[in-house]
Amino acid sequence: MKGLVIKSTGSWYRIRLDEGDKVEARIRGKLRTTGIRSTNPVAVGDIVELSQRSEGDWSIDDIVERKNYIIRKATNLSKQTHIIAANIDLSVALVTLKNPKIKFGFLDRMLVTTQAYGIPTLIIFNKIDLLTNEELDYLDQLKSAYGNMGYEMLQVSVQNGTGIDHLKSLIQGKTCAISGHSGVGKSSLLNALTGLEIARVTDVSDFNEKGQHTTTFAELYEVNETTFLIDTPGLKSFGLIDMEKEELKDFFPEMLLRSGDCKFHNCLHINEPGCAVKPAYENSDLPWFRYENYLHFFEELKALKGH
Ligand SMILES: Nc1nc2c(ncn2[C@@H]2O[C@H](COP(=O)(O)OP(=O)(O)O)[C@@H](O)[C@H]2O)c(=O)[nH]1
Ligand SMILES: [Mg+2]
Ligand SMILES: [Zn+2]
Repeated sequence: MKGLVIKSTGSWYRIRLDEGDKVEARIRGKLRTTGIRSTNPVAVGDIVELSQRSEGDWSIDDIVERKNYIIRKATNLSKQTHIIAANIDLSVALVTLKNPKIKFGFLDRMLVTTQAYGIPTLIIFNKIDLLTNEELDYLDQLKSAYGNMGYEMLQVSVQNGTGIDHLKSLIQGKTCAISGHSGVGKSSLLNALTGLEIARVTDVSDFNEKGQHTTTFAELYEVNETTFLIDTPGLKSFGLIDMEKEELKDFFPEMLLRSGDCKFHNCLHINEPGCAVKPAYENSDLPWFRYENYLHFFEELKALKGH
């Protein structure tokens, strides 16, 4: 029998069977290795093959090949990875212009990562009820900037319901991974979309009492029979681990689009002569903060890989 992994604690898993029943299962034998050095063999979003050993006693026997998965380093130093979630159709980046103020570093990191995984991304601006006309104008500029890069965007207010029906139509039939900084309204949005009261319960901190980084697990919620939301905590240390610094430029769609006009085919758009990309940022055709984030991530990858 097949089932969808909706929760993982590391030792047991909650599984949604095809008819919607939930069971708990354990891994007993050795699972076919996936070739990833991860701390968790099975992740939320995985489709698994199950067998029932006795009443209420289920075993995970196999993992159906993943369409994709997102990972992060298990700890800051280790080479091991932690699979955050698998089989994602849409990545949703939840941000707010204010309360809290948008962090472009976080947004662009997410966008680069999902671009690298080939997962479509929807950027949702929440709390638009709080915005003045001036701020709404600024939002329009931002939307057109990211829109020109090819990203899909939506503005909503979870509080007064603006845009929520539209959002429901965009996610229908999909498994969506939702991430956002604390305070942007992720729990409120999960509640609004699932009709459940899951707020706060899932607000697990990324750090334990000693301030050590702990592994927090994603959790999957059901909107309807075919639509699922995965709450992905701890995405600050998300991504950028699986790529070479020379590849990074390809995950900035606006760079990729213009790179054919650079003098050198392997131009990194940093200080090469005849670069067609850097000038587009310098003369404000493209937002400068995107370029700053590119340089920032580039340095980060350089440090990470040690060359
Ligand atoms: N004004 C306004 N407040 C919101 C909206 N959505 C959520 N909030 C509030 O923002 C705060 C943080 O929300 P929460 O869902 O806990 O955010 P999380 O940390 O991302 O899970 C709460 O006080 C919510 O009531 C919105 O659309 N407009
Ligand atoms: Mg929350
Ligand atoms: Zn260039």
